[in-house]
Amino acid sequence: MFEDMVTARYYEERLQEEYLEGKQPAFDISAGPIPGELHLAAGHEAAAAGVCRHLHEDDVVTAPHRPHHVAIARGVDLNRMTAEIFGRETGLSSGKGGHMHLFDPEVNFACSGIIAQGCPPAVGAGLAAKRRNTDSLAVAFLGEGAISQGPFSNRSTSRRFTTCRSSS
Ligand SMILES: Cc1ncc(C[n+]2csc(CCOP(=O)(O)OP(=O)(O)O)c2C)c(N)n1
Repeated sequence: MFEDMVTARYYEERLQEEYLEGKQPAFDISAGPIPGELHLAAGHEAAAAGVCRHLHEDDVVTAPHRPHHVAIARGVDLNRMTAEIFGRETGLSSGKGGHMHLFDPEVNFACSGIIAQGCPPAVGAGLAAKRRNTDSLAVAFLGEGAISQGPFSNRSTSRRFTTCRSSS
């Protein structure tokens, strides 16, 4: 778990260097090797490492717009994730999703920049496991901002949720 936490912290610190340097001299969001925004998660690593360590291969994990620490704890391939963040063709989604839209079916991981958007697929995965009579489970990592959103607070969704807060 500690290794995952340290990996996530160093990984993000390194990303931040590339990101900010590329957008100088005057901050330009479109400049540099990492297009668009970059949401980091320093301080949140333990929640991801602690939860993901207890999951099984078949379980499903969704993450919010700060996804890297969760992706690392879940075992997403670092090279393909990095290529995705840098918008390269060798990325998880051929560089078209960027850092907030990482999908890795190899480890049942997805994330979204839309707040609370991890809830419906996690509920769907949970329901599928139930219908298939397996003991798989799904975890949606969220920030508290998600709690006011329909996909979280919708009655049929929230009834099925035990939340795990990884974000600020
Ligand atoms: C549905 C939706 N509304 C608004 C936004 C814009 N937005 C991006 S991050 C953010 C704040 C999210 O807060 P929280 O979920 O607590 O996560 P934190 O950024 O604090 O870690 C908002 C409102 C969005 N991405 N999606």
